[in-house]
Formats: sequence, C-alpha cells, structure tokens
Amino acid sequence: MVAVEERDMQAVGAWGHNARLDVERIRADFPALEQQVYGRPLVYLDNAATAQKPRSVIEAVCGHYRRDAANVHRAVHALSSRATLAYEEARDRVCRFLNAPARETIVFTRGATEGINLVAYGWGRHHLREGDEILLTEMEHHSNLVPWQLLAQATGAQLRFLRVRRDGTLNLDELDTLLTERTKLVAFTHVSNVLGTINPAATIIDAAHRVGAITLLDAAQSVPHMPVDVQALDVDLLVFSGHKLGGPTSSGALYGKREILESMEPFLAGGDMISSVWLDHAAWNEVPWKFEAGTPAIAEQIGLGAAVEYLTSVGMEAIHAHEQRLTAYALAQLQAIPAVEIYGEAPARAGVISFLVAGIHPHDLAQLLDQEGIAVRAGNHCAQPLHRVLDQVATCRASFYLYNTEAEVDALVAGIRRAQRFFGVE
Ligand code: 7TS
Repeated sequence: MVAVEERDMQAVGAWGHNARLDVERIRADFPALEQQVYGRPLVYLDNAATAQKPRSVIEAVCGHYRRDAANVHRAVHALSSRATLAYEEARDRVCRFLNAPARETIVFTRGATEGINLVAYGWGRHHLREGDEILLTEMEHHSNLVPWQLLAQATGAQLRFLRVRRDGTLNLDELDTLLTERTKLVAFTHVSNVLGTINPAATIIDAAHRVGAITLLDAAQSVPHMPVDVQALDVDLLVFSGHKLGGPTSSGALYGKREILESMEPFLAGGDMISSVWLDHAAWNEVPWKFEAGTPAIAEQIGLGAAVEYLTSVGMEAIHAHEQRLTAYALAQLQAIPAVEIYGEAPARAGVISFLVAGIHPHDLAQLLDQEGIAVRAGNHCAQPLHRVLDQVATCRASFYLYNTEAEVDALVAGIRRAQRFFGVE
C-alpha cells in the first residue's frame, strides 16, 4: 500500500497560515467585480472556468499595445527590445512563482491544453512504443485524457486508470498494481475541477519514479490557488493556464525538467524555434524557444507575468487559507439544505463544489441563479468519464477565488432556496 507523504498533508492544513485577506481591498483591484448583472451585484462563482483580471494585468496588456507593440527576439529597435525584455521577464516571474530551477525550464504555451498536447506530441511520439503504458485517473479533464488517447492510437501504448472512490479521492491502493516497468508516464490532475479533491501529488510522483516513469501534473486548478513548488514535488512536467489565475486567455506555461525538455522533439515548427535552416533540414533553437514557434502570445504572456506578481504580492498561502475557510463555510451552508447533494468529500479539498439540488435540473438552476447575478457553471465540466462514475450527466458547480466572500456564498444559498420555491420542490 502507498502511504500518503508528509509533503502532501500540507494541502489539508492550509500551510498553517492565519493572516486574513483584506478581501474588500482585493475586490477593488478587479474592475469586473464592480458591475451589476440584471440589476444585481455580480456574484462570480465560476472561477474554475476562468478568473477575473486584476487592474495590473489589464494595464500590463494595454501598456504593451500602447507603447511596445513589436515582435520579440527579432529586431534591434527600441520597441522590439522593450517587448522582448518584458516577455522574457514574464518567464522569470513564472519561474520564481513555481520555484523552478532555471528560466529555461519554463515554456510559454497558450494554456494547460496546449502544454499537454505539446508533451503528448513532442515527448510521447518519440519515447513510447507498443506495450508501453500511460497511467491516468478517472477524474481527468478531457484535456488530460484525449491527447493521450490520440498518442495511444499513434504509438500502440496502452492507457491505464486510477479509479475514483466514492468520497472523491483516488484509490491509491491500486498504485502498486497499476505501476509496473511498462509504465512510462503518469499524468494526473493536481486538483479535480469537479470534485475539488487535492490529490497527493508528491506521493504519486514518487511512486511513479520508483518504476522509472516520468510524471506530468495538470496544475490548471492548483497553481492559481495554492503554493506549488515544482522542485519540492520533484515533478517532471507541469502545465497550467494563465487565464485561471487572473492572467489573459491564451497565456500559460509548461514547466519541464531540462533533460526531459531537451529529449523532446518540437511540437510546432516555424520561426524562432530554429538555430539554422537549410532548404532540406533545420537545427533547433535552445530550450525553451525550441517549443515557441512563430510569433508568440506576447501581450498575453506579459499579462501572465503581471498576474503571478499580483498573486505573489497577496501571498499564495494566504489565498489558499482564504479559499479553505470559504469552502468550509460553503460546504456547511449547502449541507444544511437537505435536497442538496454534494459530489466529493475528500479531506484535502479545494474551493470547487459540484452539487445537485433534488428536483431541479442543473442547467435550470444555473439559469435561475444567473437571473440574480450569480454566475455558476452547469454541465459535465469537460469531465464526462468522471460524471459517468458519479452516475450523473451534469452537475452544478460553484468555484471560488481570492476575491469571493461569505456574503456571496450566502447569496448562492439564498438563490438555491428561491429556485426550490420556484420549482415547488422545497
Ligand atoms: N485541466 C483542468 C484540471 C482544467 O480544469 C482545465 C479547464 C483544463 C485542464 C484545460 O484548461 P485550458 O485553459 O487549457 O482550457 N477547466 C475548465 C473548467 O473546469 N471549466 O471550464 C474550463
């Protein structure tokens, strides 16, 4: 049996951080939160889909377009130099944010999805063959499932799955039998975007390393919400999306251990990813630029740099602690409604709550809540296989961020009670 490591237990205890966030001050940094929707103050509880943007991010993006709009790594003129400096400074900021060992280990991508596809193509197609195995879990977002299905079809590798238990945790007891010398890659989500489960990443990574497999952590739902240290985790590859942490859409990064990135082939080919080109062949640029073909998302990655600076200035431990408190409060309030069923009750749990209200279709509930200015998501949250395990086609989901308040949880609960009255299912 695999015992959960001490390093993973930290996630349960919120790093012992007691400082309270000044949420009103934080809210003032997010212009979108000032608006009314249908004449009601916006209650934005769809943060697992995307987060609102602080003013510093909006200004970083606008500032680039106002002053420095030029291509990077190409021209000698002042605008291009400034754009290149800002773009590469964003890489340094992401590097510090993840405690990565070197800036070259940070590859800019358009988000988690692109990062996973980059690895599936650049690593998988050149390192896997028939008989090899990839271990995933039943709780993956489609982004961390379908690219591996395509890779399996292309290489003859087999997919294996860690199952999800009723409480929303992974069945780690299966690790011993699922991990063999055939396992070449273990790719799993750090935090479930449906159940909120914080998976014991260090434990799984160490177990994978014991059979010689490399690991990819889908950190789309963890990096925005808690301290993530790639060196402490000893993870080989990690992806996240900038838009979920207050950065622009189409920003994000892949972290990779240098020797693994160097063993990978390019994903996209074109300008900037080469060192020299002849008519019939080419040689590649150094890592990470080898993976950044063409004009990149310059303004977006500069915005991402501003977003991680913003989060760092607030403090990731304090953000995590705030969300832990808010989630505990929300769970208690929702559990007090007998008709509410919550999916996922892992002890280590992030601020994502999927639920159903007896007698109300999740889409109807989401629509009624929207009429009151409350934004939640309904659907399968791009996790159809997990919803089959839950035996549901869809759920309703509320997800929190640093700017959410207990008053907003109260608004959600009042909205659910009103919906019950509306449908006559009290
Ligand atoms: N992995 C996880 C765990 C996610 O939650 C998401 C997006 C992705 C990968 C893909 O991220 P992208 O930025 O590349 O699209 N999750 C969600 C969600 O839960 N609702 O909308 C998007």
